[in-house]
Amino acid sequence: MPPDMQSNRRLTLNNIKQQPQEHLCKGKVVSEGYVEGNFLGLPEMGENVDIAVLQLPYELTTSYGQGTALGPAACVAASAQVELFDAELGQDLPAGAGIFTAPEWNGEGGSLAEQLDNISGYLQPWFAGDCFPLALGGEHGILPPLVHAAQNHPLIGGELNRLTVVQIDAHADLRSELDGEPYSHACAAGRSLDLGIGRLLQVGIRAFAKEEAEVIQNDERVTTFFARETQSSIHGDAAWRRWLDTLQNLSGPVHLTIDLDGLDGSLVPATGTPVPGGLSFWQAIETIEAVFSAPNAVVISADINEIVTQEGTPLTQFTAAMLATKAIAAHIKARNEGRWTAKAQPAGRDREAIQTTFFKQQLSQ
Ligand SMILES: [Mn+2]
Repeated sequence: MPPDMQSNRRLTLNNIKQQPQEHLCKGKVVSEGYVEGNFLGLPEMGENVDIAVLQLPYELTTSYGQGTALGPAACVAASAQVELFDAELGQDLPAGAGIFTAPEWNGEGGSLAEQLDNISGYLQPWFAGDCFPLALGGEHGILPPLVHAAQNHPLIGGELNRLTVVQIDAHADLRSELDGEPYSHACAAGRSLDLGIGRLLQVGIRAFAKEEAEVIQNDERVTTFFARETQSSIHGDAAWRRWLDTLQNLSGPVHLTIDLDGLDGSLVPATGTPVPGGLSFWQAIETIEAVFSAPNAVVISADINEIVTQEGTPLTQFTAAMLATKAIAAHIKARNEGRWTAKAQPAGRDREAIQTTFFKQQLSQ
């Protein structure tokens, strides 16, 4: 971003690196010591982990754009620019919570199946129920391992049919396979249904195949709000209200998955497959707020995926950082208002990945 566009309240990463600390007088992060590599630049808060930011630099099947593997780190860097004050929470982040940016997933695995197993194994310790895991991707292929990891959450207890997945996306991601690959990013929601989730709610959908339209029509677990309806200049407001009402009426454990391309392409021009006609920024915010404030639902985890580093302007990764920050603030609000409570003893920061061969077995069948 050009220097004249920089807010004088917040400093760019470059400025922060170049200027001596005493010149960095404004802004909570900077005044307490900006820490590079930590989400929002927040300083370490002891062993306390209330929210775990988990970076999944996974890219194996992205069809159009490239660079999802660099997205999570770019999002963390861009988060330095996000204001810490959340008006709905009424506080500056971290608002007393321990926000821990975990060491990123190591990307190991010689095959797609091994990578999916390694992602699930990396995630599982963070689904113990003592903290809120927020994953940053990486392509949308991270969703099946996220759902697989979620089955160990105390509120799921191995019964994935208890879980509702709320999906913001341009694409339905309900294909049986893409280019012969059933675990393609274009199949992420379909494989989550195969894993046994109880319900899938989709919004922003505007690019899908006939095969996917049939799943939407026939699988009673799937409820889809098409962008054509919610973005209509004639009856969009009513459709949008129905979407928010649907979210407010949710019950039980929920995972929120935000494919950045669900937003209008103008907001996320660098994402893998930007599509026109998508959600506005405020619709994404309203969706996050509606899910986390649903009185009978517990949002156990969330992910923001298909983040790609944009050159020239940080718009794409900054949009992702804004949404991730909103999810964190909405989780803290849910915690403060009794909609989220820890289901396990605090397990600290050092968590060893679990070994699993689940996806290897699935793919060899
Ligand atoms: Mn997707």
